[in-house]
Amino acid sequence: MSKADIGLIGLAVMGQNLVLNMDDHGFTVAVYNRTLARVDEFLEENAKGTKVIGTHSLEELVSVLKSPRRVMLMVKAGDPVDAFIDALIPHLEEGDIIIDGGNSNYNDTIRRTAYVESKGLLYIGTGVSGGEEGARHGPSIMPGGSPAAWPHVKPILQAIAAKVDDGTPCCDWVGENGAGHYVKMTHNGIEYGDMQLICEAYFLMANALGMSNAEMHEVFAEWNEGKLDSYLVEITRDILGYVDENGDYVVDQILDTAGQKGTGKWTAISALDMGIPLTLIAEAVLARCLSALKEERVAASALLTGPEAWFEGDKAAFVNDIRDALYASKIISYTQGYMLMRAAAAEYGWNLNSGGIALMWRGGCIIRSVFLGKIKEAFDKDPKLSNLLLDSYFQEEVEAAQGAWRRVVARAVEMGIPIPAMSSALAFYDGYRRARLPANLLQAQRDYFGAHTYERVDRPRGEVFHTNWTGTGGDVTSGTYQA
Ligand code: NBP
Repeated sequence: MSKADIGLIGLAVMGQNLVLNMDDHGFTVAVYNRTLARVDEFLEENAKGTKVIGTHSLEELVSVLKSPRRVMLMVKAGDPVDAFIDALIPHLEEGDIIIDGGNSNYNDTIRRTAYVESKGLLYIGTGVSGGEEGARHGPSIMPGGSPAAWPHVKPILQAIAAKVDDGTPCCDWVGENGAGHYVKMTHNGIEYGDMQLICEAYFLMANALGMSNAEMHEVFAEWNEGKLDSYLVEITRDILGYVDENGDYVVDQILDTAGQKGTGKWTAISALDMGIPLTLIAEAVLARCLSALKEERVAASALLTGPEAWFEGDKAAFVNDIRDALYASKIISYTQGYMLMRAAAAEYGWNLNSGGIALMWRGGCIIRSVFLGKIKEAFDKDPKLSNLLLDSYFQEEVEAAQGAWRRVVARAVEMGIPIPAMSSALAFYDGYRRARLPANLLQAQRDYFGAHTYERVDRPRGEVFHTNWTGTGGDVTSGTYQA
């Protein structure tokens, strides 16, 4: 029997589609699944007529693989990944490669890379984005792990990945151990932010301007032709135009309470851990949490009051203002996402290629957009760019949009319409561009109640001072107490 190029474990929606994608590209794939009936079903149905080899034990799977053996896991993130790694190790030989393509937490991937390498094997933890459709026809793939494994998996992963217009694959080496899963996590956080911003634009058009779904469908269609051209704007256009067999808009029938699987939350937690002001993504996660309090909100809506105002003025001009507010806020979200990845690279010793990441996200994944091409250009111009807002293109874009952005935030506040992502993005912008913030007073407060000390504007950094604010406290400062 001809040997298989790669083995894949986990024949749910992602696994099956990735196998078919690999088969399309000429690779022979051997498959295995915990519930064995799924292997047979797959061969008899979706994989009928392909070169896919079904196997019924890990031993059999490993025995049909070319050396070095490449085994990819597409199973539920968490314990099943550890269980499969432990079950595979006794069957593998030095230099063989285990690849985890699920949505694993990067901390797990850091731990697993070290563990698998300690057994003489190589490990890859890779983000795969694009859902079912992406897996089948070209996802965005973000691999990290053992650098020595990359040359062996590169031909397969780049062949099955999405391609940008010039044919470049949306897949390249991200970095050591957990870097690939970290970048995938950040991608998902940015996805939360993009979705929330679109929802806020929709909410403003519906509630401030009283626009119909059909009118908003037209607006999103128009926006998708310009700078906001993206997969998420495109599907929003289609959702707003979608009517059921009774002629009713499906979007109006959906309960307004959002779920989440945790990757947005992980992104926000990582930002808090590293002290990065990732405000927009955090607001997007928290907006889902607020939406989930449906019963509480319904009860509160009968008691708590606010303005009942409608927009009076040029509606078409305000729609354009909303577009610009969305665009400027999106620039802030990606700026913050890149700040986070930069901090993570320093923390974990990864050499992340910022422009390469933008290219990987340019196609195949949920946040794919024309906009990412501009981010790639910014990092091509200056690979060491410390902050996206300092790139001349994005500086000018925010400059051009900020009047509209401020009008939208101000009007939304006056009308009592919540737009937490757009408004927090503006607050970030106004904070980031200020040389002086009120943290002088904050430091005074900390020193007052906890003798935490402060630095002075007229003294070198690192030199600390304490004031005996009440005259009754002593001159002893706190070295450990944190507030
Ligand atoms: P699921 O996340 O639903 O996982 C199903 C697979 O995991 C099946 O093969 C199942 O085997 C196996 N599995 C489970 Br569940 N518990 C197991 C256990 N205790 N031991 C061994 N195997 C176990 O599938 P998916 O939606 O295809 O996603 C696969 C991975 O890709 C996940 O990490 C997911 O987060 C990630 N991902 C999904 C998407 C998406 O759009 N769905 C997108 C991007 C990434 P069984 O057949 O025996 O139950």
